[in-house]
Amino acid sequence: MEIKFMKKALELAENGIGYTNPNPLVGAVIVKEGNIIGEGYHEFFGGPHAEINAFKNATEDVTGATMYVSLEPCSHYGKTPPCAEAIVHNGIKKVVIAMEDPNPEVSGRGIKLLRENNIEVITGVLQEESRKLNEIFIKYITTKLPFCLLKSAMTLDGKIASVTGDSKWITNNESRQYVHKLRNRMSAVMVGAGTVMKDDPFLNTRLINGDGRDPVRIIVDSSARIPVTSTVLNLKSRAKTIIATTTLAKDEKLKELEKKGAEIIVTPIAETKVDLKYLMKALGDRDIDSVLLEGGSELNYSAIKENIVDKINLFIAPKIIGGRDAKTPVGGVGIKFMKDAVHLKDIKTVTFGQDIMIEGYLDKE
Ligand code: AOF
Ligand code: ZN
Repeated sequence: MEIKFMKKALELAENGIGYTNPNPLVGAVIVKEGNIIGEGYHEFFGGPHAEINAFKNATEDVTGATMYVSLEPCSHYGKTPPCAEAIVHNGIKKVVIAMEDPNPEVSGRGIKLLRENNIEVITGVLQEESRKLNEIFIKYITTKLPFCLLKSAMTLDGKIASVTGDSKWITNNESRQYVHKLRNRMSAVMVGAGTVMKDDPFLNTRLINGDGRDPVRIIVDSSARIPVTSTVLNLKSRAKTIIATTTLAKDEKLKELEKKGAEIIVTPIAETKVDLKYLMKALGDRDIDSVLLEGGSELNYSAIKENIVDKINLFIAPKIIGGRDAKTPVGGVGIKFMKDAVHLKDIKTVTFGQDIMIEGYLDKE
C-alpha cells in the first residue's frame, strides 16, 4: 500500500520535469481510509509546493488523513511558507516520505517539526527512486554547481561523425526524441565552438507533441570564433545563449555577440582554453542547476579531465563507417595508461529500437 501511494506521488512529481529547475520534482498524495482524496505536485519554479497543491485539490476533509510525499516537507520560509506547518494545521495524522530534503535549510528539520507535533513520520519509502528523480537537485542544492550530463552518440565502431564530418544521423528517431526530452529537462545545453561552426545546430527542444521548453544554450568558445550568423545566435527562442570565452577573444567580437543578445562569461584561461570549473561555478551562480554537454570530442575530453561531468548517456547505433581520422566521443590528447582511465559506475543499458544507450555515473572516488 505504502509503495503504491508513493509510486503515485513520484509519477505526479514527474509532471514537473522541465519547469521546476532549480527546485526539486515533488509529488504528494493524501490518503484517507485507503482512498486518494488529494493529489498535487510542484508544477513550476516559485510556485506552490506539492503538499500545498495536494491540499488545494483535496475532495474531502483531510483531518486524520495520511500524506505521501516524495520529499521531506519544508520547514523554512522560502518563496512560500513552510509545508510542514501547513501539514500540522490541516490535521494530517501520518506522513510517509521518500527522501530527506538535501537542502541545508531543511534537511531533517521538516521531519522534526512534524514529529514534535505528534505526527507519525515514516521515511525512506522508494528513497532510491526519489533520489534518482532528483539527482540534479541533490547535486545543485548541496554544491551550487550544475549537474553535468554528457550525451554522445556513436556508430558501432566508435565514430561520432564520418571522415567528411557528416553525422546526420547516427541514431534513430526514438533515440533522438529521448535527447529532446533531456534538453527539456536540463536547464542548459553546452557545446564547443567547433561543433557550432561545423554542424550549425539549433540546440533547442523539439518534442513530437510540441511541448517542452528550450534550454539555455552555452557555447564554449575561448577566442570567440563562432560567426554572428550562427543559428544559435539567430533562432527564435525564449532561452538565451551564453558565450563562455576568455581574454583571448577580441573585444569588438564580444560586442557583436552581445548585440545578438548573447550573454558573455569571461573565464580565466586554463591551458589556452575556457576554465570549465570556473564556468560551472558561474553557471551555478546564475541558477543553472544542470548542463547537458553535447560535445564535441575536444570539449568532452576537457570536461572529463576537469572532473565536471557527473553522468554519461552514450548511444551506440548498429552502423559501421570506419575512417582513421573520423572523430570519437572523447578526443583531446588522451589519458596515457589504462590504469589512469576514468571509471563509470551504476551502469544501465536501455534500448531505443535497435540503438543501445549506456548510462553511467562518473566514479569520483
Ligand atoms: C519545491 N517544491 O514541492 C517542495 C520543495 O523557495 P521555495 O519556497 O520554493 O522553497 C524551495 C525549497 O523547498 C526546496 O529547495 C526544497 O528544499 C523545499 N521543498 N520545494 O520547490 C516542493 N516540497
Ligand atoms: Zn514546502
